[in-house]
Amino acid sequence: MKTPVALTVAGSDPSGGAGIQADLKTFHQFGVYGEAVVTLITVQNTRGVSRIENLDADLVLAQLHAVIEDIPPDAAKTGALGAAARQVAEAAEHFPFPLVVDPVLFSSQWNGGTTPQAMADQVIHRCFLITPNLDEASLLAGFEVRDLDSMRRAARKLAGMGAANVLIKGGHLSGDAVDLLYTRAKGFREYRAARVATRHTHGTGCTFSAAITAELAKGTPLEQAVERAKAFITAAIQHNPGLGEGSGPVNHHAKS
Ligand code: PXL
Repeated sequence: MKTPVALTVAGSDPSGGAGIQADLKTFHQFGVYGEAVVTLITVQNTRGVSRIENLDADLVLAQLHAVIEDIPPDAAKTGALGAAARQVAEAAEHFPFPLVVDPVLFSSQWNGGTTPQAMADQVIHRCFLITPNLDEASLLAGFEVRDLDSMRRAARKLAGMGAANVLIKGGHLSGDAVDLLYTRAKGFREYRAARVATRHTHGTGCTFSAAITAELAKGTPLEQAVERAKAFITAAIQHNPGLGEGSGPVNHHAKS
């Protein structure tokens, strides 16, 4: 059987908890061969990010074309897109494989993110799945998303903006961590896990979307891919290695 291949287009986190490092470790853990196109370099550790340098869009695009031409992936994901959101989104127009977009948004602390406007105009209609957390869903939908009811409304709105499928991550809800999947074919499905009380959740979003991408690369249908990825991220948080003085990484080597 052919080795499944997954590609990430994302930033570097030298502390190894988030970004391309988290994505590659997760692909590997799922038995999928990983490729990584770097969009930006961060200077950070578990205590925080002190610098972000976006790579030129043409350098990102050249990496993307080089790997896709030679070892085409079976699925891909994007994280922080830096200066290359439009170019990567335009290239995605022609991807014959599913694209998972983890919508890392621009903020005063994060110049490596994409603006909600650019996400809406350029990226969202080109993805197979978009995976916003509550804050990202709020910015993209244009209203506050903070409970299951507003998550449902936001998911429908993002689908209306062109996302084929939407997964709103409720990791920051109070109570259980409930994620809400919306597909046009089947409507809503909830994925629930008990909250784990820990400060070590750095890279959770990257790792979760990478796990979904790995399963899609193996040909797993979306609902089941999210189910397996949810079990993995829950175990990865539960069994975090307790590293660093700040918000440490999850365990990319966790068994679920
Ligand atoms: O916000 C998620 C994220 C994406 N990409 C990189 C990161 C982080 C969070 O720290 O470091 C490189």
